[in-house]
Amino acid sequence: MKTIAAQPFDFSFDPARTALIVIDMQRDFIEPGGFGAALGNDVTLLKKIVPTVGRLIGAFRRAGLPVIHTRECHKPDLSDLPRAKHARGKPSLRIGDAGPMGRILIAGEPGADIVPELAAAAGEVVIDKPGKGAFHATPLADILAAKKITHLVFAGVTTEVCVQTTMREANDRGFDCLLAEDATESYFPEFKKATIDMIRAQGAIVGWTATVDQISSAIISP
Ligand code: C5J
Repeated sequence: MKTIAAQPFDFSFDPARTALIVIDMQRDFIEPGGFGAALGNDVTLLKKIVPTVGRLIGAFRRAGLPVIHTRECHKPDLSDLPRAKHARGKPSLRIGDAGPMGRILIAGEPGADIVPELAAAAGEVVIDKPGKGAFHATPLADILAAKKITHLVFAGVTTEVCVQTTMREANDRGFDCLLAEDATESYFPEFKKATIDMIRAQGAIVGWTATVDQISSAIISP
């Protein structure tokens, strides 16, 4: 077992049962012209964490631990897009509409792909998810069970939407969850702070938080 001096208290984990989940580091959320920008958000905030997420992924790869990537996207025929989700946001550019990086949040389109700096390595799992949470309508639970994973480290965007939703899903399924504070971001700094506060409140009610340096040095150390 290893221990990280996390918040609100130490996070102990067996590296052999630990995986990194990198949520939705997609061009549609991080680059101009995508879904995030179409909703009126400043995407530069999210772009800034790309190197930090890359450092965390690199540490997991060096330690030989699983890295799992997710992408929020839908089938081209929109059969997995609920009417209620389609109707949200700004009418100017909705999911499935043609944008500068192809159809917004559609599997196989350039915008739905992970930013090139963080592309999945050969053999790494990439989960396409139609919801905000990565367990909903995906094989994630079965994949983690097959790998005997009990502890999850989270990175990605956005902190209060897909990262928090997935962390809560995982927490309810019995995983111990740690959020890498500086490898996650929101279009709204106050939402990121509130999410981190609520995750670790009440004795880690959703999980723990720590920095990429803390997590990386713990998993790389012998
Ligand atoms: C959003 C996400 N914010 N990946 N998706 O719609 O957080």
